[in-house]
Amino acid sequence: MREKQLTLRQFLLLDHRQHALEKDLIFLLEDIATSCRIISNHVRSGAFVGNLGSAGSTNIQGETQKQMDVLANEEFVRHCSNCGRVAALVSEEVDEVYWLKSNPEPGDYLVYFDPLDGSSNLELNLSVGSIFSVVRIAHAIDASDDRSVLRAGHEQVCAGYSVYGPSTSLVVTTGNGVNCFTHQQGTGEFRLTHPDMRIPEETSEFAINASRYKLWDAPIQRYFDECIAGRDGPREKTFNMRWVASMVAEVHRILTRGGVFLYPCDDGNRTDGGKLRLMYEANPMGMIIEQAGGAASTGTERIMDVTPTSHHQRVAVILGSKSEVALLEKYHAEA
Ligand code: AHM
Ligand code: MG
Repeated sequence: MREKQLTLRQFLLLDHRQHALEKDLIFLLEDIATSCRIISNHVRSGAFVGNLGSAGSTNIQGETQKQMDVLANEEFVRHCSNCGRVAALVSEEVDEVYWLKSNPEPGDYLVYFDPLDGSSNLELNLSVGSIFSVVRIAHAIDASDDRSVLRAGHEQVCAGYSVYGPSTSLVVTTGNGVNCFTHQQGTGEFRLTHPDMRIPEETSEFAINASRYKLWDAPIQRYFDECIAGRDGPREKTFNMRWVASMVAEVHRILTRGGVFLYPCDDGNRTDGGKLRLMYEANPMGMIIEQAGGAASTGTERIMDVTPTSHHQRVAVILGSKSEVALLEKYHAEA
């Protein structure tokens, strides 16, 4: 077992030899891993420093920023700027696109990130994390126009997230499956502990914020009602429900033991198009889930095929075990 626990660098160099992973993408991923390692350390020492609370500011989404949101954003910006090939950064915490190059060239990268997902859980000492996505541009783009970063999810060359839980995990896909690295205290390295993660096609576990039941559209209510009807209902089995209110933790659970996660567009968020953000939450998680054999949909469309119209755009999200996502798409089609 131990000899298979490659370090992140060893693994990425293997990916370079086997799948021609670009060296610059390896450097970028190592910089992102460094950001995650440092953010994990900030989160773990937050109670001593006293910076787990509000920063007294709001982000572009109108949400109150935590001091840790601001710190995590600074780490991502600082480290992603190292790699000379990054043309622009798009962060949940920053209104405008952060252009690093004035004349982006073919082969440059666009990096999208939610530096601290689930930050409402910080004071509770529950799992939070970071989500990221990388697009490689095939043609020169105009850095004076923020619309240049509006890329569909199927253009991603890499996506990942880190969970700051009992241990710090880094889950990465470069388009050749999904691999999970665990941060090793002492050496400070990320080591491959969960190679080739696969999502079971069938499941009997779902995750949704059920307090919003009255706000949901009919297909979501129908799915939920059938799940909780148990053995006597149309699904003829008992379902379990989980809700951490931290997408990184929900996706990690689904990658580990299957399940389906839903954050639909409902009467409470319809004017925004949903709650979760397309470019730095739904798209990267969509790529990871698909690479692990699952599916990711809005209910009517594959998430990675949604055409973005704004870089902070929100979207309905249904992802996880293939058969459940297919059933939810069927219910949407029938509505
Ligand atoms: P955030 O990026 O501001 O932390 O918001 C996203 C989070 C997700 O991690 C989670 O799935 C969802 O918001 C929880 O929403 P709710 O508060 O409705 O349970
Ligand atoms: Mg988030």
